[in-house]
Amino acid sequence: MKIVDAKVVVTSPGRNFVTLQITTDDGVTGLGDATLNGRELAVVSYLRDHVAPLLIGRDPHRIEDAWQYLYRGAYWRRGPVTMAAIAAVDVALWDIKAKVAGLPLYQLLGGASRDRIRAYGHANGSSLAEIFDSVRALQERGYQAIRIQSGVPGLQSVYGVHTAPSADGSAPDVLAQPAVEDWDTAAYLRYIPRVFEAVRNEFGPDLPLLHDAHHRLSPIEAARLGKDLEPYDLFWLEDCTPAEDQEALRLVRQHTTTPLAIGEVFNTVFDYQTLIDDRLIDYVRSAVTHFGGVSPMKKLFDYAGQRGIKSAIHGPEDISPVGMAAALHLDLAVHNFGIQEYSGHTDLTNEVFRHAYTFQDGYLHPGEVPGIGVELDEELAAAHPYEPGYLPVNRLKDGSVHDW
Ligand code: CS2
Ligand code: MG
Repeated sequence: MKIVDAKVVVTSPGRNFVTLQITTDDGVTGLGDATLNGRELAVVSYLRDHVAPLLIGRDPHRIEDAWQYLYRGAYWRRGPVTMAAIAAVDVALWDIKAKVAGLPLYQLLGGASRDRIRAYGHANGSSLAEIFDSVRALQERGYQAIRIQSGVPGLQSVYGVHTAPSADGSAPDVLAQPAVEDWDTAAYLRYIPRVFEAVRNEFGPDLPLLHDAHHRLSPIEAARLGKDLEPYDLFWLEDCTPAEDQEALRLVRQHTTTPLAIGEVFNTVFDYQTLIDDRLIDYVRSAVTHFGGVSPMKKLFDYAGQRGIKSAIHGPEDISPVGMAAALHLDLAVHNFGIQEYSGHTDLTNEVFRHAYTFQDGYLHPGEVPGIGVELDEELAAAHPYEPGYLPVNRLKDGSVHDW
């Protein structure tokens, strides 16, 4: 079997997605997600100009060899652009292998370790009343674990809090120029524990609650927040400090029993070494799409599992249904599964990427279709071309740029 085509498809059914489609001489196709929010075209060029020509003529079954060839062979290792490109190749090849075997991918990863995959959804609001409504709306959709993001009095707009949801379902946080949001850590630290106190009082002790600090705190500020949130029994506090500083988490860990999760901006296992070896975190949160694919994610989970650390694959709207499907096969297979982030996609996105995975009563399942279970509608994808889009940036009251 040989690879005869490797095509990159960019589409924007509400937000941009980059997809690699590999075709074999037998006509079998495999899909991989290579979406890097706000920097999409860099990965498109990496794949189109530098990777696709190297794939032609290769045996699609040699997944590990292709991975090592692209990772070691490039000399320039790691980084989100490189690892998103390698991820797309890895997932597309697993898709092909599983289709040829006639099995859903999870069967090739060891088979199901569980029957279903617990998901968490995103609730948000600029007032307590809005947050409560948002939690109730998620509960009505079946969610049994909920992340809470809140506006902060005195701040105009805060990450994850959509003041004006777009009627067409398109991404409200992705704009043609980066929007500038404001930030005040002291105001945030004063307010957030009150939000969780109110949510606990309203929804009782059983509902798993999560919170994402989006890399905005210093270690001592994060330690303080973790302590202040202890009475409200969080499932986790996510990305409390800038993620590239692994030692920062040591200080946080020494001060709080609030579980810690990190990793959505990580690209390789080396970003986790201290965190895992020294048990400084409880959940590894990388995306299949940004971490080099299914192959290294499986190795990461096996390594983390030796320290009792669980999986929590990154699954926001900017991971395409292809990346989400790959995540779900891993979730079903690995023993040390923790939870899966899942917000779903717009109807149009689900038409462009028809998928076998399902969400019911708060739980996901990848389905039983051979491969990863996603089909790309190329015509519909072409009808919704790339649109420039950026994530916001963050400035303090004195005008200086803050972590985002
Ligand atoms: C996030 C993301 O899902 C999360 O936890 O932090 O929304 C993240 O901001 C985006 O994926 C960035 O592209
Ligand atoms: Mg996050």
